[in-house]
Amino acid sequence: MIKLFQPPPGLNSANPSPFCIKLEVLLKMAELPYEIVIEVDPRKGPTGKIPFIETDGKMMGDSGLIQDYLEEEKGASFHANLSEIDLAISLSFTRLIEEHLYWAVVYSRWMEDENWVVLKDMFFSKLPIPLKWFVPNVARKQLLQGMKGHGIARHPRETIYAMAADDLDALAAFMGDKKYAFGDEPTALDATMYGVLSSIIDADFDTAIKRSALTHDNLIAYTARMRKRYFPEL
Ligand SMILES: N[C@@H](CCC(=O)N[C@@H](CS)C(=O)NCC(=O)O)C(=O)O
Repeated sequence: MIKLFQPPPGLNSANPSPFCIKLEVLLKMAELPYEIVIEVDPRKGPTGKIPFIETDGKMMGDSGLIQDYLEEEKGASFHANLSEIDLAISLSFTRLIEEHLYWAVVYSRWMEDENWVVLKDMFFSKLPIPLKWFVPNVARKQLLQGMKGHGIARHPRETIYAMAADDLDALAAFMGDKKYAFGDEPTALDATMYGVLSSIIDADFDTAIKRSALTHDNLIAYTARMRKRYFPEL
């Protein structure tokens, strides 16, 4: 059975990590049996990020590569009947979400002091003394450096949140009144989109990004629909 390594549920979401939500939805979509192993330390994974899986005796990281593996090796079909153009749109929105909107969400969680206090407690409170005195601030500084390397943290917060609002406008326009990204049945893009939207809309942080998302009734309804379908227990 596939072992899925990820943190426990949190922040009023199936998981504090959008990528973990995505991968768990993909596993549910494919109806593949899996077992969750609680892991909060990304460094334990083969790419130093969560989520990761153990399957057929090997460890694999990266939700996108795992998605490909599930399709190639485990009989999953996340894009049935999509045209070449829809596949291109799916990939483009995946990149918008994971390489841009996600980073604005990370910024809003880690760099805004009132949210950072919550994260710090959630991820680091169980560390022994003296580690818990300095590891959280080192991790926060490293993340800020990473976001400067990405480029997003070189902008003032108002600009970051305005760019995130543009991403959400694009997602809302694309979704229109559709049930799922490409019609009546969910595809991989739904797993990705739900991961980030749940992290924005469901998570109990009051952020500028959440306020932008809440202006889109279709994104609110979509997030609730996905939650009911894949995590009815929440
Ligand atoms: N491309 C990766 C991204 C995963 C990712 O960024 N995970 C974050 C949590 S949401 C993480 O592990 N961050 C810890 C770090 O960068 O040190 C995927 O699709 O799985």
